[in-house]
Amino acid sequence: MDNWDEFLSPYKQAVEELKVKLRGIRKQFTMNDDRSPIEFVTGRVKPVPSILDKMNKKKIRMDRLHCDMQDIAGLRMMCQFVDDIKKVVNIIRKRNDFRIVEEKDYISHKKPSGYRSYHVVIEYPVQTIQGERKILAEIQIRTLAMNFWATIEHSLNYKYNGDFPTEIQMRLQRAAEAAFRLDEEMSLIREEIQEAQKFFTKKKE
Ligand code: 0O2
Repeated sequence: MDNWDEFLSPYKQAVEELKVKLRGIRKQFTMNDDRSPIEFVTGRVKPVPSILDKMNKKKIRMDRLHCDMQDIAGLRMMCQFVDDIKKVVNIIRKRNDFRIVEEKDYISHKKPSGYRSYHVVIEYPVQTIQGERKILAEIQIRTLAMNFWATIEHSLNYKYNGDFPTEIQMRLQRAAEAAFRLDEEMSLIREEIQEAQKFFTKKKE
C-alpha cells in the first residue's frame, strides 16, 4: 500500500462519528434519568502492523481489504449486565444511519479460546469531498467481565503469538469460566444493584 493515511482516512472519520453517535445513546438514557444499558464506548482504527498481520494470517489480498477485513474500524460498547447486551443490539438494529451486514453471537456460542462478545458488522456511509464512501465497521458489545477477560487474553496473545504455554492456556480457560460465573452472579442480584445505583445517583445530585 502506497498511502495508508489516505486509505485509513474514511475509517478514522467513521470511528470518530460512531463514537459520538453511540455515546449519544448513553447520554439520552441518563438525560431521561433512566439507567443506561451502556457503561462506556471506545473506538479505534486497527493499527497498520495489525492489518498487515491479519492480511497475512487470513490471506487477504490488498484489493479485497475493504470488504474482507470487517474490523479496520472498531467500536466497543461495554455493559454491566448480560441482559443489557440484547437491549443495546435492539437499539442498534433500529437505527437508520447505517446498515447491519452481519451479526456474530459469541455469547451463546463462545469461541474455543473462551472469548465471549456480541459482534455487529455494519456498513457505514462516510461523507467525503469525493462523495459518499461506504465502509465496514465492527461493533463489539460485551459486559465489563467479558471485556476484562478479552483485554487480558489479547495482551497475552500478543506476547505468545497465539501459542500459549499449557499452564497459561489452562489459567485463561479458568479465568473465562470465572468471568462467565461473575456475569451470572451479577445478573442474579441485578435488581438489588440497580436500586443501589439509583440511590447513589440521586444522592450525588
Ligand atoms: P484486534 O487487535 O482486536 O483488532 P475469526 O476468523 O472469526 O476468528 P474475524 O473474521 O476477524 O475472526 O472476526 P471476529 O471473530 O469477529 O473477530 C474480530 C475481533 O474480535 C478480533 O480482532 C478481536 O478484537 C475479537 N476477538 C475474536 N476472537 C477473540 C479471542 O479469542 N480473544 C480476544 N481477546 N479477542 C477476540 P483481531 O483482529 O483478532 O484483533
